Amino acid sequence: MIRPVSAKFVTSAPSIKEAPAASVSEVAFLGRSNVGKSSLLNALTDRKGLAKASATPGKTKLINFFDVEYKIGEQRFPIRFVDLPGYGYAKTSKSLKNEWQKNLTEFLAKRDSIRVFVHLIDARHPDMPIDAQTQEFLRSIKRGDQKILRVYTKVDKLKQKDIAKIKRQDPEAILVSSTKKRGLERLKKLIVEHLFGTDIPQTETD
Ligand SMILES: Nc1nc2c(ncn2[C@@H]2O[C@H](COP(=O)(O)OP(=O)(O)OP(=O)(O)O)[C@@H](O)[C@H]2O)c(=O)[nH]1
Ligand SMILES: [Mg+2]
Repeated sequence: MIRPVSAKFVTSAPSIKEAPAASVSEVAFLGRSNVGKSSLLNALTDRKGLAKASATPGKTKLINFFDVEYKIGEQRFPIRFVDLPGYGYAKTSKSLKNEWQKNLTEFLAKRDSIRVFVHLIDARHPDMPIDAQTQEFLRSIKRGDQKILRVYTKVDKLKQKDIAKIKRQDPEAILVSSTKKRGLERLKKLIVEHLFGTDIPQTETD
């Protein structure tokens, strides 16, 4: 079991220029607006209101940094989680959209401390062109020490056959539900293993 022992908000920044100095490896959560980024961050840290989640798309407007510490037995693993504004929100004005897009892509491409990209995809809509474009972009910027994880959210809304279909299409799919706490141990394990290079035994099948 990977236990979060502390999780606290560090700061918000509109772009990479204003971002805080990186002290530990970072995990960036990105995906379409309303896909469940902030909710997943809260579920992974066992803190309900840490990142602001909302049913209204476009809730997260800045790049938010959180310092998290995981513990496995007596071993501690400090990590920084980065909650990003969602993209593809139709109601945003065009100029604001371009500004966000620029800040977001610049941050992802230039922030050296990012070691894991957690790309969230709504499990109910796994074939959206904007997610395919995001995958392509991430692959184009990815360095050797970085990893891309494809995380399908809100699987509590899916039928078994749709879950099976996603697994068939994407054998590396990580299926999660923040509300039903599914898939979280596996995701934590993949993050910690990549950042710290340790093999962590799977203690639970979630
Ligand atoms: N059923 C279900 N709903 C979820 C789950 N995760 C998030 N939601 C809901 O989806 C909505 C959006 O969640 P957020 O976490 O705010 O999404 P976000 O990706 O951070 O959104 P932006 O900040 O606007 O980009 C909220 O109404 C959540 O309650 C889940 O696992 N299952
Ligand atoms: Mg959010």
